[in-house]
Amino acid sequence: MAGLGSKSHTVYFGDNFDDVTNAVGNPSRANTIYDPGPLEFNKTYYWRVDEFDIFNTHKGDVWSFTTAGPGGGVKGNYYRGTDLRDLVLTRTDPQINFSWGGGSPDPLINVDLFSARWTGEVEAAFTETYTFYTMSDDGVRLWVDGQQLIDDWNDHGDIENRGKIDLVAGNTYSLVLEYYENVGGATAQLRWSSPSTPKALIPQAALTLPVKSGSPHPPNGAVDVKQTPILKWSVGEDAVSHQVYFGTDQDAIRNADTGSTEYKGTKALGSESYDPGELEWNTTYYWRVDEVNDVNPDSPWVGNVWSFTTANFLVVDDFEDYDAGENQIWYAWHDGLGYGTPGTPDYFAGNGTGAAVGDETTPSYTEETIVHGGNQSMPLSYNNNILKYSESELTLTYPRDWTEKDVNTLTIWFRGNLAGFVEEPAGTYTMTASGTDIWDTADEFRYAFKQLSGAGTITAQVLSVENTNGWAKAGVMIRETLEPGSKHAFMDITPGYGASSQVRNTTDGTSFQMSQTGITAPYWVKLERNAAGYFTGYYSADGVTWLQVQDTTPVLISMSQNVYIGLAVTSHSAGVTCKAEFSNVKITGSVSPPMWTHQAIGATMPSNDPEPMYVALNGSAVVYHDNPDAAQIDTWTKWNIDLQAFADQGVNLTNVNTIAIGLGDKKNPQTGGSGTMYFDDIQLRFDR
Ligand SMILES: [Ca+2]
Ligand SMILES: [Ca+2]
Ligand SMILES: [Ca+2]
Repeated sequence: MAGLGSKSHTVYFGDNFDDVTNAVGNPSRANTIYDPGPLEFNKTYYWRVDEFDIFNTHKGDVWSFTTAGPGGGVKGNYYRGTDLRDLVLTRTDPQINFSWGGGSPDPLINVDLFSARWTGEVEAAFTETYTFYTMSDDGVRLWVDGQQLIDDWNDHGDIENRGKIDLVAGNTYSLVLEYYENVGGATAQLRWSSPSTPKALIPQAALTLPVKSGSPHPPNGAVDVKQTPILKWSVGEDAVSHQVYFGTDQDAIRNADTGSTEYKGTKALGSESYDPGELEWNTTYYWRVDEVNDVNPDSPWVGNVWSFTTANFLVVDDFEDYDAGENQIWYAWHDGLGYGTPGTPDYFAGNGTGAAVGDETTPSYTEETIVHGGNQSMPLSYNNNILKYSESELTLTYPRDWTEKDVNTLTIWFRGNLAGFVEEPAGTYTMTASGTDIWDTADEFRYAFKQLSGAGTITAQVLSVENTNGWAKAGVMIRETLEPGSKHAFMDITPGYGASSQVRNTTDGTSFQMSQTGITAPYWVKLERNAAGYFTGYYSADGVTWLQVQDTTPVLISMSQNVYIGLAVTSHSAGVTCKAEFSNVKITGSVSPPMWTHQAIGATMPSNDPEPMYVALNGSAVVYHDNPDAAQIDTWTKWNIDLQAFADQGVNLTNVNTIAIGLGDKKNPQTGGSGTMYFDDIQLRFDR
């Protein structure tokens, strides 16, 4: 601000206090802005402003400031593909402020299908609640101090997400931002605000490379943690070893040094884990990991104090400890696929059942999106098509005593998927489907079909179509092949745009449609292929009076003699499931076989066939879920089993050897169906 009555100003600027104090003779200026140009890192600069009021020059005080250190910024790891695996490039980014648009972060990286993980530390200037904001296209996840604040790992255009955390002035906190770009535009920006911090990009001066230990596991503040956790953390940039502190007294952990009883020893680089043994129930533990490198004068880098609280019940498995390293989920939960290489140690050929656990496409090999507690659950695919049951079995290390503290109930949380296609009651068909659309040059939908030779018709009453999008579609289709770009004719009912008659008349070609608005389910649809190869779509309010969509005429589509004919549903929203119901389905012409076949076209879609679900202890004591269709419950559901049910089958509850989860008839395997289940939070509780 200009001094009272001043007319012009003279600025003196430099990195030497005496020079700036004694300088004279610079040109005066009228404005009150001075741009010193680019400055050096981590350097103190001095400046002085003199005011001239026609009569006199009033010499100003000398002020100073210090620029951010060269460590300012975060470490950016850039990966090919969207799953943070195929590392291409590592660099220091001064801020996270990228608007790549249709471009890419680096010539080494394509404009689409890449991912990035930024790690660093962020220093708080105030003891306040901070809000962190991501602006991203596409998916993003943010952790601060090991706490996940943002989880939006989905395709989308520019979207702002936010999360809050309490920070303490002068402390630094680990920062991890994960990001992926699928296709189209690409943006990644990180902002913050607090009551004393206007919302802005997090400045370089507040960011440093990750020199401290970070990403604590269990996450800082976690509750219901199992009594035998393995503590893990991420490595500081310059560390060659780690010093671990662990105990129940927060202050003692904060103040501990290598002479304290809380000091648990040193871990070498590459061994970022600590096993504290069996812990008490319902107790809060504190821990700290200092990063060490004796040749670096800044060492040790003292870690933050983290905490977690153990559960007030026994945790058999919460699936939080599995990773893509030494603790892969299928090493613990044996399935039909097995692991390893024949002839080398740690090989398991598989248990001969139709079960497959885990997910090789996620960073932890566990399910990370559909979870009940924490961040991970166990996906279990079952396939009982060839006289099989499907089972995954865990050999227990702890807990084996299932009578500790009088626990009497085994609790398992599970989630299945709806059926893709089911006839119930007879003549009523319920279908579920995801998929982007049946449109353009390729389709994503579920198709229930038979084969038609030559001319024929299909009629159906569309009872309902869930409104997952105004352009979700349920109707009748005749299709040349089961490929996504197949020629077809389709007559459907939408939730928002009426009845639609559409065709693709060349393979992998464009789609065309005409619609009749003002129509919603329940409504009838019919599709006809005549002997000359012309297709006509009709709709009807009552199944008696049939109308063609305005301005449509029969369309010639040259298809093979043998085609597919059936029911088609798309949600018009990838990853979202649409349910539709049909009745009065009738097909005329030369059709075979009598049974329906259904499959997802152009995309994978979850769909579970009903199979009985069971838990087995010690391989032979089996308890089934009451609901034979439990696999088709698509919300997280708690399953309580009285432990007496196992004791009655001869299990010694003081020393349980194995627990298995399965689908199918374990004792008398039948030809059955397939699907995917999710399991989480297997616990032993006292419950009366
Ligand atoms: Ca792109
Ligand atoms: Ca994009
Ligand atoms: Ca979990």
